[in-house]
Amino acid sequence: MNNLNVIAEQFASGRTITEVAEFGNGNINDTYIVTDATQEKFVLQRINTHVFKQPQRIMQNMRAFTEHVHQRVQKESRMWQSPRVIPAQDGNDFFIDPTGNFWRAISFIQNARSYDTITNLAHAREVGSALGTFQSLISDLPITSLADTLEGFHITPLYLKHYDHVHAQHKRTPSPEVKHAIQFIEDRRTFAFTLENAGLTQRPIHGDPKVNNVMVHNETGKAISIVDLDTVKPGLVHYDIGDCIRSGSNPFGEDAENWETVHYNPEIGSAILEGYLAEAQAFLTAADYEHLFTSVRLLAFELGLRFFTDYLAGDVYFKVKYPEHNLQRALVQFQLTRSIEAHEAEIRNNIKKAISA
Ligand code: GN1
Ligand code: MG
Repeated sequence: MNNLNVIAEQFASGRTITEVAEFGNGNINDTYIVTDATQEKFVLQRINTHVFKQPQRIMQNMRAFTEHVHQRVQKESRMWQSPRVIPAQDGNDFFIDPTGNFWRAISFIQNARSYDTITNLAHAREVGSALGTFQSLISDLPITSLADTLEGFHITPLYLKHYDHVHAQHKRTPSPEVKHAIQFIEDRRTFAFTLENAGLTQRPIHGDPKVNNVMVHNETGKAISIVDLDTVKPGLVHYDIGDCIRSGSNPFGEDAENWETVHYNPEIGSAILEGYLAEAQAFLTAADYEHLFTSVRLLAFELGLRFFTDYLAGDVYFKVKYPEHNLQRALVQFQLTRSIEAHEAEIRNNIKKAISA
């Protein structure tokens, strides 16, 4: 029996574990799917404590909002599931192994799967609808009931400040791609402040609503859950909608092989927005709508900036599969940003149409 089995047993309430297998392709935490002798499954995760410095806060938030979501789902008879916390043997919401790793377990969403990229426009609507549903289900939680699990998350000016610091210390001669990235950032310095300076209201948000965090039911094709809840915390709903659209509207995905071919697909972007607004219109205000385009452009730019900074810093935040991975990822997001910028008039028009629909 290896270590992972011993750790999984902490959450198995005495059942026999038959398999612990790697699961998904998260950039931060390590995720495993655990199967027991009765074929029941649960998700086991090692939280990256270099990123989430106070992982107990994640569990505290999960307790607070999953209970709330569960109650609303029952009251409103919605077809929606939320992963639930599975306590460890000692009754805690986590287990710290002898080497100090932080582990937690959550329930597995049955009969559903996620996709890395959008498969068709119906899927795009479902992805948008999942985000709108989730935000709506937590919209009545006071932000004071949620801890900050990741300080500075999605605050673009802070990423820019960090970039400046890392860049100033970087001594290697820049390659043409690195020069391109540096110039790309320089040209958008002022833009980086737009959302933070817009005077928008903080609300409970998901934080990471990318396409592959939306679980789609195997038979109905309907979105039934959104997973990866570590960054549910107070923030701007714009971070969410921007991140969801930048993730879904890039047909080649975050790991596109040839970054120069990356582009924004306006039909997908509009379908995600329509699905989102059908749920979110109930709680969005006129001021929120004004900044929708900016949020799509900004979240693509911000992720590129984060990947690029991590490349310069020596890959200390995101997991990488090869040495230039973070640079490639940055170039993909920057190219996507450029394409979003080129489609500005069309996107703004589609936003207007979707709002009045
Ligand atoms: C990270 O670990 P993962 O893949 O769920 C990151 C997100 C990025 C995403 C890009 C806590 O999410 O912000 O959008 O990579 N999560 C954190 O794929 O930084
Ligand atoms: Mg995540």
